[in-house]
Amino acid sequence: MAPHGDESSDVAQSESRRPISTVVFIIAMQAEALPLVNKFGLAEDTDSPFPKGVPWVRYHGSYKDLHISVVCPGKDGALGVDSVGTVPASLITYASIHASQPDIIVNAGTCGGFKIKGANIGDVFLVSDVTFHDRRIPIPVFDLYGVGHRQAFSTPNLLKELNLKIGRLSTGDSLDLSTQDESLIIANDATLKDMEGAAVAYVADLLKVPVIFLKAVTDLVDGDKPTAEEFLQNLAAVTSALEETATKVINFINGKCLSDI
Ligand code: FMC
Repeated sequence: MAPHGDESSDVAQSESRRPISTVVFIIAMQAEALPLVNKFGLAEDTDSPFPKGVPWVRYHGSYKDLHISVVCPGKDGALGVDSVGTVPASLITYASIHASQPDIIVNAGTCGGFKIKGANIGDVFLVSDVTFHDRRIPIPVFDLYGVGHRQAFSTPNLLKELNLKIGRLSTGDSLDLSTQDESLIIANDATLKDMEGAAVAYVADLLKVPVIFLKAVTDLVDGDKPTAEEFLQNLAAVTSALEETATKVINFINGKCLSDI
């Protein structure tokens, strides 16, 4: 007997066969976001879709056939620095999905890279999958929950066309590297280290929105320079490499369906 059609998978299939129309970029630092905002000619919302008083910033507009939003967590209310890390990233991902109903999310930003795994300063990676390295819960099954392994949305054509490097990303809430974090990153076999990716993946997975990650290497985690110094020294140049790749990604996505990327 022929199998009955599964309505929800029919919907998913027809969704993936219409052209992508709305893309949301989640970007932790304003310095990383502004080149993209300028490139796509986006404008900051005058009437923010977010709760009154939060520092979250959304820029949006149309570029080619796409509605594009770039969303940043904004400046910490007390300290005035970018609200980096997993908590603000989760919140803006959740709020942006509600505000924009995107077809796809792109988490773009800088990261540390492991040269032993083939990363160099200025490389822009597409991420294959993500884990956390600072959620240690040594109880069976909770340990796996802590690691929070999730796949990025698979984009084989994009990967091939743009000739990007690909690797696993590990996320934690620190820029520096404790020995415990280091051993978990090694155990997780990650090539890249950041402070937001796996949190964005968690929310995207909860709400069933495809997510991809573009991560540009500002510092070598296993190099000999102090991370903070190397990060600040390379931030501007690497941010412009990120903008170039993100533009290529958008040009590639434009006019295509999810199933074609
Ligand atoms: N470790 C963790 N995060 C980062 C990193 C590293 N070696 N280099 N660059 C980053 C990213 C994080 O995701 C933050 O958004 C920001 O840059 C550093 O505060």
